Amino acid sequence: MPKYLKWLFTFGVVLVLQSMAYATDGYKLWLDYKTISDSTLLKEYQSLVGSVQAYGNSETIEKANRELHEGLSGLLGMNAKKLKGTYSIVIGTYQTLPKDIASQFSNGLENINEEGYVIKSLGNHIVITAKTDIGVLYGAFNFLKRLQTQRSIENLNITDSPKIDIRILNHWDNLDRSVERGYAGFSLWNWHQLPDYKDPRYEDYARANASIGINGTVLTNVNSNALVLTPQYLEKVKALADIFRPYGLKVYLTARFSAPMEIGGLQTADPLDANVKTWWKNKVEEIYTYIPDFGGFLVKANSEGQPGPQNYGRNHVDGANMMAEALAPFNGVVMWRAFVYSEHDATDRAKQAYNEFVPHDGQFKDNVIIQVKNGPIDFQPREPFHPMFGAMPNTNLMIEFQITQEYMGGATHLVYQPKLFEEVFEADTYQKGKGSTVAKVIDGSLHNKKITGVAGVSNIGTDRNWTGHHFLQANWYGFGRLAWDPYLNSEDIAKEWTRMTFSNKAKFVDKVADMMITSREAVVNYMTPLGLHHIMATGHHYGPGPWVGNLSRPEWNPVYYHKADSKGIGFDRTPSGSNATAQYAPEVAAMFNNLTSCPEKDLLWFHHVQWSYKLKNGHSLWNGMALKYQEGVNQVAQMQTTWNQLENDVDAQRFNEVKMMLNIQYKEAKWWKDACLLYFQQFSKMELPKGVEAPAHTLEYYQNLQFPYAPGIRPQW
Ligand code: GCV
Repeated sequence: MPKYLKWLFTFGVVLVLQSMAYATDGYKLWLDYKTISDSTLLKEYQSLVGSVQAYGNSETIEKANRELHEGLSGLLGMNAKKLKGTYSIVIGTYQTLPKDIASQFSNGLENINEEGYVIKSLGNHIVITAKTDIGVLYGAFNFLKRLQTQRSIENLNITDSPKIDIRILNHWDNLDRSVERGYAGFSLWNWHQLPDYKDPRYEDYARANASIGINGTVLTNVNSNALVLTPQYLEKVKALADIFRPYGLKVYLTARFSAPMEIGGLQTADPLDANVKTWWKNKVEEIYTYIPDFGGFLVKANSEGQPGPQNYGRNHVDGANMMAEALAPFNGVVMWRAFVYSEHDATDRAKQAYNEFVPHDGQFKDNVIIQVKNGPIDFQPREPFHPMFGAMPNTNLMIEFQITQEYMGGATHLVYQPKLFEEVFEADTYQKGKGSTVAKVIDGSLHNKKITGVAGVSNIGTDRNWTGHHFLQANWYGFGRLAWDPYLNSEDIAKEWTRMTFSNKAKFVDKVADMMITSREAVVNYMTPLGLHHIMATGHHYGPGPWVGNLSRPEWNPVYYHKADSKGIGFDRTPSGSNATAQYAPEVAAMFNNLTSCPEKDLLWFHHVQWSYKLKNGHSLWNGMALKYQEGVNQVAQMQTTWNQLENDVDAQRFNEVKMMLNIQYKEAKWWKDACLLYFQQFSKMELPKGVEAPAHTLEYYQNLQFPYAPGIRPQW
C-alpha cells in the first residue's frame, strides 16, 4: 500500500475511534442525537420533516434554530438543510411569526404562561411558538424529544407550561473548586481563568439545563464565601451569566450574612443597622450593573456555624426582609433556607426548623421564599415530608432536594431519585383537607402563591460524564422534569431518559426503567429500612456508622436517631416522645402516632418499637429488619443481573463503567447490611433469620474502617 494511503487509513481509523469514544463517554447526556436505527421509522421521519424556518433575531432563537439543525441532522442522518419532508418546522414567538401563521393562534397562547410553548401542525407546517424566546427554545427541545423517543410528529397540538417559577440547581461549589458533597470531580467554574477563558462546557451546561426546563443556578456553596460578592469575582460571574442567558438560565449567588464586615469594612452585620442596610442596597445595585437579570440570593443563616441575624438578637424575618428590600427594585428574590437546628436547643432536631419559622408565617416580604428541605432532618434515603409544607399558608415556600448523593453512596450507587421526589410531591399535608399534597403547596395552587420554586443540590462536576455515574445523569434530568411539572410520573421519566440516553428498544427500556425504579427502594433497604435514619459514618458520611455516639453535638450522633436499646429501636416522635407529630395536620399526626396506621416505611422514624413487635408480614421487628437489609442487597444483585443481560444493547464503554459501579454498590450494600445488623444485634440479642447471609467480618472490623480521603467532605470539618 502506498505510504500516503497507509497514512490516510490510519488517520481515518483514529478519527472513527475518537468519535466512537466521544459518543459513548456520556458527555452528551440525553442530547446525543444518534441517527435513528430503525430504518423504516427513519425513512418515515425523513419524509415528514422539512426545512427549519426561524423567525426572530434573538440569541435564544438562534440557539433554538441551531439545536433543531443539529438535532435533526443527527437523528435523521442527513444535513438538516437538505431535508425535504412534508412539514417545514417553523419557529418563532407569537410576535415574530409571519402574520398568516400567528393569526391562527389567536386564542392558543392564552393557555400557556411566559415560559410555556405550543407545538401545532398547521397545513404544511409544524409550528413551535411561545410568548417568549425561551418558550420557543423549550418547545424546540420538546419537538426533538419526540423524535428521540420515536413518537408521532403528525397532527400535533401540544401545549405545555412550567407549573413552578424557579427551577434551580444549587451548586455547593467553593471558590477553590472543591465541591461540598460533590462526587463528580471539581467545580465546573474555573474561577481562576474566568472571565477571560470561557470553557465551552459552560454553554453545554446551560444547554443541558434548558433542555429540561431548569431556569436558575446558584453558583456557590451555601456555606458561603463573601469574596464572590467583590468586583473581582462579579466580573467572573458576569461572564458565566452572559453565556447562560440565551438558555434562560439565571444566575444567583449565595450571600454570606457577615459580608458587610468581611468585605465591607463595617463593624456589624446587624440587619436593622442603617449602615448594614445601605451596604446591601449598594452591593445589590452594583451586582445588577454586572448582571442586569441577576436572580437574587440564597442564604444559609444561623445554621451549622454560618452567621445570621440571630448573632445580633434578630430573627429570620429581620435578616431575610432586609436583603429582600435591597433586591426588590430589581425583581430579585431571597431564597432563605430553613435548614436550621442548634446545639443549644435540646428539642428533637426534627422539630427545630418548624419551631423557628412557623411563628413567622405571613411576616416575610413578597420576594422572600423560604427554602425547605424535603424532610425534617437532612436528605436521608427516606424521610417523611417536612411538616413546614403544611404549616405556612401565608409564606412563599420552595422545596429543596439533594440530587448529589451525600447520604446515598456518593456517585458510585445507582439510585434513581425522581422516585423519591415523586413520593414527596405526592405526600398529603391535609392542610386544607384531603388532597392538599406537597406538590400543590409547592406549585402555589393550594394557597395562590406568587413565587414558587424547586431547588436541587447539584450532582454535577468536571467528570467527563458530568455526574460521576452514567445513571446519575437521570437524576439531573428527572429533577428538571419534575421541577417543571411535579405531577409527572417518575417511571415515565425513567423511560423517557433511557430512550434518549441509551436506546429505544422496548425490552431494553422496560428492563432499565425497572432497574432504576427498584434502585430507589433498594438503597433504603440496605441503608436505613423501616424509617431508620442518620446512621452513617461521621464527616464524610460514607458508609455505615450506627455506633457513633461521641460527637460534640448530640444531634450529630447516629445513636441520637436510632435509640437502639435492649427493648427495641427507633425515635419516639409521638406524644409519648418528642411529639414531633404534632407539627403535622391532625389527620397526618393521627396516622403517624398510631403504631398500626403508621406506614411501616416510616415506623422507626416515629416510634420506638420492641424487637419482638409483629410487622404486617408476620415477622418480628428484628427479623423483618434483617430481611429488609438482605432484600436491599438482593435488589442490587438483581440490578447487576439485569445490567449484564443488556450488554449487547449498550456501547462497551458505558456498559463496563456501569458494571464496575454496580459491583461497588453490591459490595457496599453488603457492608451496610453486615455492619448495621451486627451492631443492632448487640441490643436485640436475636439470631439472624433464615435467608439473611452471615456477615463477612466482625463488628469491630467495620467499626475500625477509616476513610480519611473520602470525597465530598467539607474542607473545614
Ligand atoms: C452545605 C448537611 C451537609 C452539609 C450541608 C448542609 C446544608 O449538614 O452535611 O455539607 O452544607 O447539610 O444543607 O447546609
